[in-house]
Amino acid sequence: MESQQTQEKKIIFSGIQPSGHLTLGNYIGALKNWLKLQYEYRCCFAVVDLHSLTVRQDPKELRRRCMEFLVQYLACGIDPKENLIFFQSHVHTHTELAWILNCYTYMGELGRMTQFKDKSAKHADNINAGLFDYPVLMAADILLYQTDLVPVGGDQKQHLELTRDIAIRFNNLYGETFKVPEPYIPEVGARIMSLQEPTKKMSKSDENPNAYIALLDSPDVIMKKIKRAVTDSDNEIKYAEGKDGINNLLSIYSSLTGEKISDVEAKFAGKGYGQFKTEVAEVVIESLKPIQERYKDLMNNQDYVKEVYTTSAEKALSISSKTLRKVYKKVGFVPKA
Ligand code: ATP
Ligand code: LTN
Repeated sequence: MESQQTQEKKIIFSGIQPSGHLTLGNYIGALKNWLKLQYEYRCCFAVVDLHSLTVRQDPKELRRRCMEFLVQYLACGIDPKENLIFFQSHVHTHTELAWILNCYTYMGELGRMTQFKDKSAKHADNINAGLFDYPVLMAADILLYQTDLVPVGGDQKQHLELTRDIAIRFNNLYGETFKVPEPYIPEVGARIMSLQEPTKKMSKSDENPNAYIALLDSPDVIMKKIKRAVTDSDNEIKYAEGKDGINNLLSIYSSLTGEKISDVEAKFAGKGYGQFKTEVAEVVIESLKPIQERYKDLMNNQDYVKEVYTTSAEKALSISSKTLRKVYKKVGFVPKA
């Protein structure tokens, strides 16, 4: 009965690349929705380690960070009994499908991707082919699982549109092969901004740690970073154009408490920025506290963590191989005997 129910559930795939530190932006934009949807859908949540190689990584640090990211997924409350939680590089079908999809994606399409343009400007000394090809590997991640829904932050909308275009193109050429996925983007908090430059998104690999809140930052550090957050000088707690810093703090507060932005504005009407910042910081500290406690316990239980990612990867391989076999057959490869 249970397996029948599982089969009927729609499918989710999402991933985060293990660069920098998981931030409040990643939590509000992506992880929080993973938590919300994890029992309603059959979910695959990957640490997309292959994607992170598009920027230079120190091997020792990357290995440590990959583990820390996976453990943070668990610490946030992703339930491994109901969902697959694994490292992308453990499931070889991802790179195999990426090759095939490369042959159905145009240079012009990839050249238009904002993330590619931003990252090439930031890493001008290392504009590698992987950076250019990044969205095709992402399309492979998603299409391999016949995914219905992809919960991500607003910055990934363009990549999702490309994924859909590739799926539709392939289906038109060879007949129904891939499910065409939909994005799932939060209404509030789709784009949490940098605390230091609130016109830029909060990024987990920002060189300035004051620009982001890491999920593992201590309460003192969180309080300091929010108190230092760049705002404006008109001292009115109101969501309005040009008030990027205050808008950002309002979004963080609203998203973490579930209160509407207009209610938060009313609550703080007539109060000063100092008090508002303290209360935003308190909400962030309280929200992250249980995650940080579970994280410590899980880091001391490596056998359990290993069991989770190993069994998840085995299942992911079995599911994704079905799609890959179908694709190989459709394009005309000779089936293995
Ligand atoms: P990097 O700075 O290393 O490029 P990033 O912080 O942009 O990383 P990603 O790995 O690209 O993080 O994104 C992981 C998930 O978090 C994606 O779903 C992305 O849309 C979401 N996300 C990233 N930054 C934000 C943000 N500032 N606000 C809301 N969602 C975000
Ligand atoms: N490109 C995404 C990370 C990512 C992803 C995915 C997200 C790689 N593969 C599949 C959703 C589904 C990013 O956030 N930069």
